[in-house]
Amino acid sequence: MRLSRYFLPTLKENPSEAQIVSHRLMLRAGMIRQQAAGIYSWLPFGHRVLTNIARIVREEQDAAGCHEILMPTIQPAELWRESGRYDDYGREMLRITDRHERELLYGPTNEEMVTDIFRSHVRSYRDLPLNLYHIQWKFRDEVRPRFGVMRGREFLMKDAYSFDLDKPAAIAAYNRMFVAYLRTFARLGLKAIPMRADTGPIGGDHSHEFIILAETGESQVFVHADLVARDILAEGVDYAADLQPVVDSWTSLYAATDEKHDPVAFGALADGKRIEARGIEVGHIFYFGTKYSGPDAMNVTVQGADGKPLHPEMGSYGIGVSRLVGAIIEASHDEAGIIWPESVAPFRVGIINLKPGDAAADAMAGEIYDALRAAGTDVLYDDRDERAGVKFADMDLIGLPWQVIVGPRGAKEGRAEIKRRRGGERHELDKAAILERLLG
Ligand code: P5A
Repeated sequence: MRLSRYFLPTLKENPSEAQIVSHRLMLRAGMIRQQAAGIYSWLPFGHRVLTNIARIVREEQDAAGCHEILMPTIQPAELWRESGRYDDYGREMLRITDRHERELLYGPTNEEMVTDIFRSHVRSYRDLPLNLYHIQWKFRDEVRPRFGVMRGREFLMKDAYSFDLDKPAAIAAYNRMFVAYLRTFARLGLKAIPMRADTGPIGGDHSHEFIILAETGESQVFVHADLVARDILAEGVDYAADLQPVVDSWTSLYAATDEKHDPVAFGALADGKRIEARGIEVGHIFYFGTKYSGPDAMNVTVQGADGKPLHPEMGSYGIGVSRLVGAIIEASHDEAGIIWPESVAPFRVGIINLKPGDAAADAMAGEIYDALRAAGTDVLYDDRDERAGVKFADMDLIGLPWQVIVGPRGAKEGRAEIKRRRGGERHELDKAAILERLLG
């Protein structure tokens, strides 16, 4: 992509409304535009990141055996009356009346709707286990939307729902998601820590939040240092295996907690092993048994292996896809701007042509641009007629993992500079060596 033809409305000044660094940087890097409190448009640069995150989330859900569907954002109130949550959910729910005076709502979550889909189509134990997920916009009329996309009112969530025949099978499904979440966050370049959690309006008695450590996190947490150092991808956990020991090893006593849950036990942990930090919740998983499928709620039955009807055991599993964009920036930036992990970067390489119009610089920048694109790499080519200082600042601000800086003098000798955004390491190399670094 040529920057001269792209839509990247960057800001030089810090927007005054933004209180935390990720919100500031998202506005400055032209990623989002606020349309109302807690409601955002995603501009091309931000939309690319959102899409990349959703892709990784989707790949890991599919690898864990889940099936993607797409449910609507608007739901009938009736379903929520069946579960009893229509009244319970309170003012966070955006209620809508259509022209026929029918009551609708903008879904804050989809337990009821997915349970309705299940009960209309699944009759037999042979169809279980089943896990259905979608990546869809939600609306919660938060009292205090803030920090940009971190606590929005309209936000993108991946939500998955598992159906099993009995509690042990449901716990196995929960464990599968637990491991899928660790893998997902690791691929996003994040250290996510699972923490025992309250269930709130979703319900149930077994739940974990996945939090990433960042100074601006909303909750204070205590984490075992060894947990922060663990590398789930390197451990190579296999879904065919029994996942219980893996989950146990992440959730054993002294693993991670907040003051509410286990202050005394955690306080006993040796100094140096106990990290006190702030966390951002990027995922939350729940086991709630028959809360929605049971006789007092939506009364769903399937025929068991013994011929008797049973209520499926359920769980639900959320990832804050749009929140993750902010969370990744909170975890990965410096004074100059964003530092994207390669896996979610909107473009992998940024080329700066310091003197468009100079024959040697144009030729070299153009050749590198063409070669990278031909190799399938996403490249943003700053071919604008702007001062070098502006280009350097913008390129650091938008945080692409690699920069190639082509100046007229170097280009004449067949050389340009390659810079890694993280750490700032630079080398002057010829074109072949630059391409080798980036593609080799
Ligand atoms: C699990 C999936 C649920 O809603 N039902 C379906 C369950 N869980 S949750 O914890 O309430 O939300 C899941 C994740 O969504 C993100 N999130 C938000 N992101 C941005 N703005 C918000 N206002 C917001 N509320 C929740 C979080 O990452 C949360 O873990």
